[in-house]
Amino acid sequence: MEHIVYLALGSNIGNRLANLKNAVGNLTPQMNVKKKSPVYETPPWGFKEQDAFLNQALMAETYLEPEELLGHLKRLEKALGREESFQNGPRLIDLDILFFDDIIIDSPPLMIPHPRLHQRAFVLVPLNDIAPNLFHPLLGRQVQDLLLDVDRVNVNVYEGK
Ligand code: PH2
Ligand code: MG
Ligand code: MG
Repeated sequence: MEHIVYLALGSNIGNRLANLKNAVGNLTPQMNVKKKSPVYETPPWGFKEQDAFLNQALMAETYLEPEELLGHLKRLEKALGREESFQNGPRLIDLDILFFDDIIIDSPPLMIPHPRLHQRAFVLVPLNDIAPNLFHPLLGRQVQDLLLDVDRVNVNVYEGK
Protein backbone atom coordinates (compact mmCIF):
# COMPACT_ATOMS: atom_id res chain seq x y z
CA MET A 1 0.00 0.00 0.00
CA GLU A 2 1.16 3.50 -0.73
CA HIS A 3 1.75 5.78 2.23
CA ILE A 4 1.89 9.55 2.67
CA VAL A 5 4.82 10.76 4.72
CA TYR A 6 6.10 14.12 5.91
CA LEU A 7 9.81 14.64 6.50
CA ALA A 8 11.88 17.38 8.11
CA LEU A 9 15.33 18.09 6.63
CA GLY A 10 18.09 20.01 8.37
CA SER A 11 21.75 20.89 7.86
CA ASN A 12 24.26 23.17 9.60
CA ILE A 13 27.62 21.83 8.39
CA GLY A 14 29.34 22.46 5.05
CA ASN A 15 27.35 23.60 2.02
CA ARG A 16 23.98 23.48 3.75
CA LEU A 17 21.86 24.14 0.67
CA ALA A 18 23.71 21.55 -1.39
CA ASN A 19 23.26 19.04 1.44
CA LEU A 20 19.49 19.55 1.43
CA LYS A 21 19.28 19.34 -2.36
CA ASN A 22 21.42 16.22 -2.45
CA ALA A 23 19.18 14.58 0.11
CA VAL A 24 15.97 15.42 -1.77
CA GLY A 25 17.50 14.15 -5.01
CA ASN A 26 18.48 10.85 -3.43
CA LEU A 27 15.17 10.00 -1.75
CA THR A 28 14.00 8.44 -5.02
CA PRO A 29 13.11 5.84 -6.24
CA GLN A 30 11.84 4.61 -2.86
CA MET A 31 10.05 7.90 -2.35
CA ASN A 32 8.13 10.13 -4.70
CA VAL A 33 8.38 13.72 -3.46
CA LYS A 34 5.11 15.60 -4.03
CA LYS A 35 5.55 18.85 -2.08
CA LYS A 36 8.58 20.83 -0.95
CA SER A 37 8.55 23.83 1.36
CA PRO A 38 10.86 26.79 0.89
CA VAL A 39 14.22 26.48 2.66
CA TYR A 40 14.44 28.46 5.91
CA GLU A 41 17.44 29.63 7.88
CA THR A 42 16.79 28.99 11.57
CA PRO A 43 18.59 29.60 14.88
CA PRO A 44 19.92 26.43 16.52
CA TRP A 45 17.37 24.89 18.87
CA GLY A 46 18.41 22.88 21.94
CA PHE A 47 22.17 23.35 21.83
CA LYS A 48 22.77 27.02 20.98
CA GLU A 49 26.57 27.19 20.45
CA GLN A 50 26.54 26.06 16.84
CA ASP A 51 25.92 27.54 13.40
CA ALA A 52 22.47 28.36 12.04
CA PHE A 53 20.58 25.58 10.29
CA LEU A 54 18.84 25.40 6.97
CA ASN A 55 15.54 23.54 7.32
CA GLN A 56 12.91 22.30 4.91
CA ALA A 57 9.81 20.10 5.06
CA LEU A 58 8.47 17.81 2.37
CA MET A 59 5.64 15.47 1.58
CA ALA A 60 6.19 12.22 -0.29
CA GLU A 61 4.51 8.99 -1.30
CA THR A 62 6.23 5.72 -0.53
CA TYR A 63 5.65 1.99 -0.54
CA LEU A 64 8.15 1.57 2.28
CA GLU A 65 6.85 0.60 5.71
CA PRO A 66 7.93 2.77 8.69
CA GLU A 67 10.95 0.62 9.70
CA GLU A 68 12.11 0.45 6.08
CA LEU A 69 11.71 4.19 5.67
CA LEU A 70 13.80 4.84 8.79
CA GLY A 71 16.51 2.55 7.40
CA HIS A 72 16.40 4.30 4.03
CA LEU A 73 16.82 7.73 5.67
CA LYS A 74 19.62 6.61 8.01
CA ARG A 75 21.55 5.03 5.11
CA LEU A 76 21.12 8.18 3.05
CA GLU A 77 22.34 10.39 5.93
CA LYS A 78 25.48 8.27 6.09
CA ALA A 79 25.99 8.18 2.34
CA LEU A 80 25.81 11.98 2.25
CA GLY A 81 28.61 12.17 4.83
CA ARG A 82 26.90 12.51 8.20
CA GLU A 83 29.13 11.66 11.15
CA GLU A 84 28.25 10.88 14.75
CA SER A 85 27.34 13.89 16.88
CA PHE A 86 25.58 14.47 20.19
CA GLN A 87 21.90 15.13 20.84
CA ASN A 88 20.88 18.42 19.19
CA GLY A 89 24.49 18.87 18.01
CA PRO A 90 25.72 19.96 14.58
CA ARG A 91 24.92 17.74 11.61
CA LEU A 92 25.66 17.71 7.91
CA ILE A 93 22.24 16.29 7.14
CA ASP A 94 19.32 15.23 9.30
CA LEU A 95 16.32 13.43 7.80
CA ASP A 96 13.49 13.03 10.29
CA ILE A 97 10.10 11.38 9.86
CA LEU A 98 7.40 13.77 11.10
CA PHE A 99 4.23 11.91 10.13
CA PHE A 100 3.49 8.59 8.44
CA ASP A 101 -0.15 8.48 7.33
CA ASP A 102 -1.97 8.98 10.63
CA ILE A 103 -0.22 6.20 12.50
CA ILE A 104 1.25 6.39 15.99
CA ILE A 105 4.43 4.42 16.79
CA ASP A 106 6.08 4.65 20.18
CA SER A 107 9.06 2.30 20.02
CA PRO A 108 12.43 4.11 19.91
CA PRO A 109 14.21 4.72 17.63
CA LEU A 110 10.96 4.80 15.69
CA MET A 111 8.73 7.54 17.11
CA ILE A 112 5.88 8.74 14.92
CA PRO A 113 4.69 11.49 14.99
CA HIS A 114 8.11 12.97 15.75
CA PRO A 115 7.93 13.58 19.53
CA ARG A 116 9.29 17.14 19.50
CA LEU A 117 7.87 18.50 16.26
CA HIS A 118 5.24 20.64 18.01
CA GLN A 119 7.95 22.49 20.01
CA ARG A 120 10.00 23.51 17.00
CA ALA A 121 9.45 26.52 14.78
CA PHE A 122 12.14 25.15 12.43
CA VAL A 123 9.79 22.24 11.71
CA LEU A 124 6.36 23.88 11.98
CA VAL A 125 7.06 26.95 9.84
CA PRO A 126 8.08 24.98 6.71
CA LEU A 127 5.51 22.27 7.41
CA ASN A 128 2.78 24.91 7.60
CA ASP A 129 3.70 26.03 4.08
CA ILE A 130 2.85 22.63 2.61
CA ALA A 131 0.29 21.23 5.09
CA PRO A 132 -1.41 23.83 7.31
CA ASN A 133 -4.45 21.60 7.88
CA LEU A 134 -2.54 18.41 8.62
CA PHE A 135 -3.88 16.93 11.82
CA HIS A 136 -1.58 15.75 14.62
CA PRO A 137 -3.09 12.42 15.69
CA LEU A 138 -1.85 12.61 19.29
CA LEU A 139 -2.31 16.31 20.02
CA GLY A 140 -5.58 16.60 18.12
CA ARG A 141 -4.57 19.90 16.51
CA GLN A 142 -3.73 21.10 13.02
CA VAL A 143 -0.23 22.27 12.08
CA GLN A 144 -1.45 25.87 11.71
CA ASP A 145 -2.68 25.77 15.32
CA LEU A 146 0.50 24.21 16.70
CA LEU A 147 2.43 27.02 15.02
CA LEU A 148 0.67 29.61 17.21
CA ASP A 149 2.48 28.28 20.29
CA VAL A 150 6.12 28.47 19.11
CA ASP A 151 8.61 31.32 18.92
CA ARG A 152 9.39 31.89 15.25
CA VAL A 153 11.81 34.78 15.72
CA ASN A 154 14.69 34.61 13.21
CA VAL A 155 13.10 31.82 11.17
CA ASN A 156 13.43 33.38 7.72
CA VAL A 157 13.12 32.18 4.15
CA TYR A 158 16.54 31.45 2.69
CA GLU A 159 15.49 30.16 -0.74
CA GLY A 160 12.40 29.26 -2.63
CA LYS A 161 9.46 31.47 -1.76
N1 PH2 B 1 18.00 19.90 14.69
C1 PH2 B 1 18.31 19.44 15.87
C2 PH2 B 1 18.61 20.31 17.01
N2 PH2 B 1 18.43 21.68 16.75
N3 PH2 B 1 17.88 23.48 15.37
C3 PH2 B 1 17.49 23.94 14.17
N4 PH2 B 1 17.32 25.24 13.98
N5 PH2 B 1 17.26 23.10 13.11
C4 PH2 B 1 17.43 21.76 13.23
O1 PH2 B 1 17.20 21.01 12.24
C5 PH2 B 1 17.83 21.24 14.48
C6 PH2 B 1 18.05 22.14 15.55
C7 PH2 B 1 18.38 18.00 16.12
O2 PH2 B 1 18.02 17.24 15.08
MG1 MG C 1 16.35 16.02 14.10
MG1 MG D 1 17.35 12.76 13.07
